[in-house]
Amino acid sequence: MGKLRKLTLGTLPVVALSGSLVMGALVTASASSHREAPLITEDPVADLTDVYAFVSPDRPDTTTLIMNVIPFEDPAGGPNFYKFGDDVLYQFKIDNTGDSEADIAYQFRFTTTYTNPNTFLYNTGPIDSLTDPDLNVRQSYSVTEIMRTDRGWERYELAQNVPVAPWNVGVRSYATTPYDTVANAAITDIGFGKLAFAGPRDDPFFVDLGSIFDLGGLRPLNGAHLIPLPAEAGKDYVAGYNVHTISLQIPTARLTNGSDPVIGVWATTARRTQRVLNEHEGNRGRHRGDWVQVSRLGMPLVNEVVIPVGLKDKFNASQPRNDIANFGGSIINPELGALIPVLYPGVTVPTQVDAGLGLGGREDLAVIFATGLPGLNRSATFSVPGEMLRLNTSIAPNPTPNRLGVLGGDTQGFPNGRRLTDDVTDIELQAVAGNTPFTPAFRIAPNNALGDGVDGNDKPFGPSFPYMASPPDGYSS
Ligand SMILES: [Ca+2]
Ligand SMILES: [Ca+2]
Ligand SMILES: [Ca+2]
Repeated sequence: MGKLRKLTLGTLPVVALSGSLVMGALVTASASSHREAPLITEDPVADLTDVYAFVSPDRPDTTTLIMNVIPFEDPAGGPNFYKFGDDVLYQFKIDNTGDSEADIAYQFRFTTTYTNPNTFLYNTGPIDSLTDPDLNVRQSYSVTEIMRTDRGWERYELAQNVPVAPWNVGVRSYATTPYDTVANAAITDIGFGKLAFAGPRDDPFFVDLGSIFDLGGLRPLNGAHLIPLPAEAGKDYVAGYNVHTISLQIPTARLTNGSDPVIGVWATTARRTQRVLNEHEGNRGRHRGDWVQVSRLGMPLVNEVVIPVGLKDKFNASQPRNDIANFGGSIINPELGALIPVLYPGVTVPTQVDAGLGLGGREDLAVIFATGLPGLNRSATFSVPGEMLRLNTSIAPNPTPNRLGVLGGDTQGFPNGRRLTDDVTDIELQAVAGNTPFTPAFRIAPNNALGDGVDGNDKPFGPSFPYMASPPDGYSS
């Protein structure tokens, strides 16, 4: 096992528990990673909302990777419905050597074509297949695998012209063939046991945004808040919205390194350095130059509630291997940990947890977010911390997953990777409040009951790839 160097974290801001601090911190909170940082909020097609990595429940020798982009897609948002950016490079990155540097990447590039440029309609009749001439706006994509080898980086063009599932426009547009029949045809075998799917889905994330944005409210615990209200059930404010997903199912042996079953996973989006506008193409312009990372996502909620607003854009441009130097202070002295006792008087949370890292402060959170848990999801050759999802691919999926994942006594689930069912909002709130094996004295009520009252998605997940629910349609929503 590698040894974590003792790192200087610089002077940490003194946390003053004033009312203005509470306000300032909470307005930066967000859902998972929906609109989490100032600049990426203005670039939704490159805005990663959530990343998932889990052992496929129906094909346990494979691992499913999911990245979702474009927050809060309105199902009726036509006629130019949401789609991937043709000028954005989307990537999954996998570290299988424990040094927080990618060893494998899967790259996706999209291309939009129009069957008939002389109509404003997305489709000119009911859509019966991915090749239906009535489907006017089409996207397709390429998948490239790049892999670090003894001979340097090797590049494999896995697939080209893979169709993107179309938008679920409405009941008339799928009057003759069900939407799911058309969309499921976009589940594509790209060879070597790999499946790919890209297109709109019901956003699988679930959270009570309305209450959490309102001074850290948790409706079921309304009576315990500094500004009490009658307790009520949580409301899923992401329900009814779609996202665009890029999903891969890959034989796990392709992702792991030797006998070590642990992989680290994150997603990035990148844009070209230059965008040159001209009078013929207007806003579209020409894109050229190198790729620059504009969004990054591994663990849910880290860039939202751990990273302060002044560093959020930097986080999106940064690399995991530099996380402790750049953001370590925010992890081991979490603002949220200081807010919980203020907003919920009488609740105490840990402030110092020694996990052997030599950092001080909340080392338990540094382990959860940046090193993986020893014996669970820390790489056998771990050497450099970095924020990413870490998945032990050797643990069999649980047929009846607990929404609280590993913290709920599950064999799988966040923070060991992340499944669609994992209630990461509650898990992370409880982790900050100390409901983890690191701090048994804090595994008590209400610390182990903190939650927003939204325990699952509004639509059931499917039994097979890509698992996410089909998107609500524009007519019915
Ligand atoms: Ca590596
Ligand atoms: Ca949903
Ligand atoms: Ca929840």
